[in-house]
Amino acid sequence: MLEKVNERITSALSKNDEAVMVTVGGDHSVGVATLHGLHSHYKDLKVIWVDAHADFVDAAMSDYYGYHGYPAGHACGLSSGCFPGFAWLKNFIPYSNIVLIAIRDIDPDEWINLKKHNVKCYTMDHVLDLGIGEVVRQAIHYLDPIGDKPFHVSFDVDAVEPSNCLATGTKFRGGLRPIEGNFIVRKVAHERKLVGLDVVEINPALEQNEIRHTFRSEEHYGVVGETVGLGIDLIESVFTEYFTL
Ligand SMILES: [Mn+2]
Repeated sequence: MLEKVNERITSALSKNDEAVMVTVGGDHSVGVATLHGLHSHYKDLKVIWVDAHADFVDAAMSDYYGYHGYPAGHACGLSSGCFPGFAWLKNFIPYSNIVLIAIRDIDPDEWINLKKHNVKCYTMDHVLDLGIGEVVRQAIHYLDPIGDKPFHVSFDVDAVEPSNCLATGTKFRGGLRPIEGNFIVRKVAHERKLVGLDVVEINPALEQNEIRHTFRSEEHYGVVGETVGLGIDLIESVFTEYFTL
């Protein structure tokens, strides 16, 4: 399935490279394919990975059960050769081309990997300390000080505070407010060429108990559960104005 996603992205980009590649999920594992597909087309792709988790486990060091612990690191070459069926995964993202934002639920081994490879991370403590505006400004500037590189945002909705995002699998307290999540996407789309967005880990089956009224635009009011609404808002953010005077 991941190989197919990679192929679909490659083929779509060969037809229209002005498109913004939006991927909706589902398991964040898809991120390894979207990052690879985009990176194969955009040689110097920059990635902002928004997530409660780092997804940076090294399979060579861990017997962690689910692939969803691995995709960000795997896209950068960590765990390379450890999983069957990934012969297509060849173009690794340099560790210096990815920034993690909103992480707060991290395994000790992941910290070691992130430090070893000098991966730029903004935890939720950074967000609280600096404010989301400063974090995103720094992240963009770190990745692309000149301002001519393509960006991809891989957004795991568990980055958001669980009370605003019930329909996801691995919740962890102390996350972003929904408007801060939207801000990240809007700011990147405003400041740089945004070529891809993943909105993942939405599981409507977990949504039965969600409050069905949201504070979203009138046309969507009451139509969807809050977490699906959050995902729609994130996608809309790509095309929404960044308001400054
Ligand atoms: Mn994730």
